[in-house]
Amino acid sequence: MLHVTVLALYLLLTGWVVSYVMIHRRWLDTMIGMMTSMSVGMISGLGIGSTTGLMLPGYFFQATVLSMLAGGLCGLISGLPLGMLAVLDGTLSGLMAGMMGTMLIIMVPPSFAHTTVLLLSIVGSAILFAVHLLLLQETHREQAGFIGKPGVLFSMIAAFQFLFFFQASSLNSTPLSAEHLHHHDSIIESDLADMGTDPSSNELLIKASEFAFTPNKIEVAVNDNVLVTLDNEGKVEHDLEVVGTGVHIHAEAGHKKSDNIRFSKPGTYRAVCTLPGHQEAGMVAIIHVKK
Ligand SMILES: [Cu+2]
Repeated sequence: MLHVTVLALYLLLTGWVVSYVMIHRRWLDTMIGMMTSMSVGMISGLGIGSTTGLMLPGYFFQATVLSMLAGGLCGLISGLPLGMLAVLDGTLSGLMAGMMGTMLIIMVPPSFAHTTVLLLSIVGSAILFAVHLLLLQETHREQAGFIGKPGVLFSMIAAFQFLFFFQASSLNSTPLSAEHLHHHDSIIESDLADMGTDPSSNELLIKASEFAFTPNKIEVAVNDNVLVTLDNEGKVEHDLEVVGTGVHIHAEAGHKKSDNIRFSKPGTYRAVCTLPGHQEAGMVAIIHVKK
């Protein structure tokens, strides 16, 4: 929902600038044309790149290629009414920004990925707004109609962005009492057979796939030494991190990894996959520690 909205905002803004350029191309010189198509290419590339990076977790190569094509196409379209230099400038900026947008999502910490996309969309729309003001100034037009009134559209978009921004930041709050957790740092490669979730055995098997943990609701008793095994049945690597604690188990596709954990205080803990976008795609498990 969030991703679709952010993508729609970029397309709306791009379409808005492109329509203005098409209507008033007679008054625009080469420099303005290049500046416009470069801004549109870069901003739509970054926006589409970061959004698809978040939407297609685990498929970064495909997301990168897709974003480069989409960014390049946006730059090309915005340059078309303004001549060859603008087309080249727009296309190249779009290709490059599409790649950088996707890579940015790989680089930022997963819990910050949503915020990054939203911040980019706020900065991006502000820049496109400035480009629109530049175009207005250049064409010396007193515009009637929606396309010529940037203030109205921009305030609407800004309102949407802030709404989503606050919604997303409230989702990212992390519970937890890390200081009550004793973590034994003994990550072992294990080829243990499936052991199920029999509580008396103090062994817990969590399966990872694209993009879920099974089970995703787990109960353990306080002060029990639990051997947690992450069985990655997926096609890409996954991990399991108990948020706010040092527990982090990483398993390559088709592999199992185990680690011991002991919770010394009852409460609710959240376990997530920290690979970019995986948590957002559903890789979250809740651990209830009972007395
Ligand atoms: Cu994962």
